[in-house]
Amino acid sequence: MPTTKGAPPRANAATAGIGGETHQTASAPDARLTTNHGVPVSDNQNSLKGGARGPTLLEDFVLREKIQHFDHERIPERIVHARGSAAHGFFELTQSLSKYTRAKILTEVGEKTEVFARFSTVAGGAGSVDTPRDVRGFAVKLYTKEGNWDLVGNNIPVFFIQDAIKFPDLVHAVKMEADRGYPQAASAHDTFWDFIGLMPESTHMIMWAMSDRTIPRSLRMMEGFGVNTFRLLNDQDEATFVKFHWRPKLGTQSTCWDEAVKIAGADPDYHRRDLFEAIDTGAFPEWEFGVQLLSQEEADALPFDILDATKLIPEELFPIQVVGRMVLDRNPDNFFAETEQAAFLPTNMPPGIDVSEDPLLQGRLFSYQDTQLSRLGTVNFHQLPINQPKGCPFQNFQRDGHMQTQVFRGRANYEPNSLADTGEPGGPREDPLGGFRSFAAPVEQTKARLRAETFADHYSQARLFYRSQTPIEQAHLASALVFELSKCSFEHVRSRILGNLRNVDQDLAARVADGLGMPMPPKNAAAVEPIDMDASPLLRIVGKYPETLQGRAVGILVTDGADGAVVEAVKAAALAQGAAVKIIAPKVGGAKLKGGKLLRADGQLAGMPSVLFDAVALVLSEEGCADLLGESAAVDFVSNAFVHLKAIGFTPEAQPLLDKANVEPDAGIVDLSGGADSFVPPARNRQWDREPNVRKLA
Ligand code: HDE
Repeated sequence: MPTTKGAPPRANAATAGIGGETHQTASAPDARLTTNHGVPVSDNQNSLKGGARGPTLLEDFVLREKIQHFDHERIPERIVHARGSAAHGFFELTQSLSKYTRAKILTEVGEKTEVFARFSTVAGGAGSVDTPRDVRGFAVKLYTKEGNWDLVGNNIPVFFIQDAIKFPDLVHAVKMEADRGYPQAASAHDTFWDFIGLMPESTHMIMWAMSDRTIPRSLRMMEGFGVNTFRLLNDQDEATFVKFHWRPKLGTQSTCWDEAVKIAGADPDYHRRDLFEAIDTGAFPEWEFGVQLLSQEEADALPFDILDATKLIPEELFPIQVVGRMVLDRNPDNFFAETEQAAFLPTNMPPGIDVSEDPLLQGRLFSYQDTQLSRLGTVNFHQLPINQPKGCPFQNFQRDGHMQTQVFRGRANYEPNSLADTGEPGGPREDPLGGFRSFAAPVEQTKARLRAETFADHYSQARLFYRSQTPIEQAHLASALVFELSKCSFEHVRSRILGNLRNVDQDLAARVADGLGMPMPPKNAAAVEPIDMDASPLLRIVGKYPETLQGRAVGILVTDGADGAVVEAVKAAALAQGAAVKIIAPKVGGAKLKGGKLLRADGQLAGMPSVLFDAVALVLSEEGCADLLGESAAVDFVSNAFVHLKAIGFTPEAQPLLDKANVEPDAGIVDLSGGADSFVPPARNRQWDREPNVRKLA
């Protein structure tokens, strides 16, 4: 079965057990166009009419079927996390957790398990841009031998709310406002901050949401967290609390806010393209998989409640044990069939993994299964190829329903039955030993709508996060708050947030108040006075990610008459370090280099601005540079690279353009006459030292 990329045929799990190959092929040479029911089509250009200029006939079932199918192509997008991108790959266990769990996926070292991972933004619609300030979803479906395990996480380890009953309110508040239908994919508006100010429990998450984590550089450069506390259960059904972590090999990296805003215009599909192209070119994204394990006694000794999803467990207290890795090495063949139809369910867990009583998680256990019914339209969504278990059979006595694709055999559709005794298939049976068992947690308490008192400290971990950041990150966080709150028209909304921030950190509150040009309100009353925890430097991004060109993109701007040897040298140096390299020229046809050779361009200057690159080189001729001085796209190319703290390599002929773009010399501005290699070290990182010279931060 050829794919569009001409890959060799491969078995499609879609069809396993449901009646053989059903797939249409796009490129089989003898492929004959048919209707949905297999009738060959003779003419796909003209509808059936009463004469060449006459009316179209109702009789034309080919036309009607085609149009009708098209009319119904769309399905409801996800209510949250609607915009996402996904890839296939594998998970490999490197260290057994058999002491803690009987789940084979976590005990069979070296075993590779197929996975499908989908990354998403939360607030925007399916067609929104990739780079708003937003939490990112990090959902992984692991097709284990004991059923699918869906680890449906985020790129932030905590959440806004403690109880599932507040989720619809949170989502209503952050999505576009009810009367006006805007803003799309943005938390910077009144209703969001109104809700947040009234929900002090969200303050910790707000610190993360306003940090650079919510403007990731790439989906490949994000951490993933299970967020909720889960349990591992061993052979004796003994429980250990567990937090799940994914750590990107490329480190956690972010864009600058101004850059993220400009990327949204330059390439709304920035993250989707980046993931697709990386996999397509063999630069497979990889994550370490780690766990934090805690006994009940250890959990009880913490100064916060492990069931409260607004709290994290500092790594300094409970280090992350790396026990596996995930590699994404195959792009989906079809976006709709796979990425769109993938249904992730936190209830999908193999035996040996179990939930905790976290009231947020408990609500999720209902919601995901439920939402699929309106999104995918049938209880049989598990039969869609992307959702089917691949590592094991799935069999039970659930029957029929819309779009049933399984053809069940035999008379028995109930259990228990004794038809096996008659030679009929009796059907599957429960497995008390190998089957999923829940942890025998004691639950005898008084029924009540209560919030545990152990959930009442809303500020200590917000303070911990803020105080653990580097000064650069603190300034970004404060500036993000100023930006977002400046978009709120209600003064009381801004003021209430300031009152909450005073509980986090006096200096932070003062910086934000100053940035807003507002008086400092009194501190809001806290349910519990925050405590000072030991700083956790591991919560930083800056200084933690590897300085490397791997995973980064270098753009080389070239004009007619430029020195081809310099272009080649920069390209070779960048490629050798693992970067992706693109040539940009004023015209997409390319540039005529010194000596007359044509260098093809990957993109035209106006369509490939420097925000799409991590570092840029300007290889210009004198005349080429003179031409560019009158071209705002060229000036923006350089000035944006400068203010987004990127390395800029240049040939001396490019100096007038640097001057016009107000570029001041620093360690990241590299004269390429000194050799292309000198451009590499600054290109491996952002020039953080430059920031105070180019931007006023709060
Ligand atoms: Fe979700 N969430 N969520 N969520 N969530 C959905 O399920 C929900 C929460 C997360 O790529 C929905 O299939 C409730 C936390 C991701 O397809 C829905 C609550 C975390 C995705 C839903 C939460 C997440 C979703 C919408 C509070 C991080 C996208 C479509 C109790 C651990 C998965 C769907 C994908 C999607 C409900 C809170 C992550 C409506 C009720 C906490 C990554 O069922």
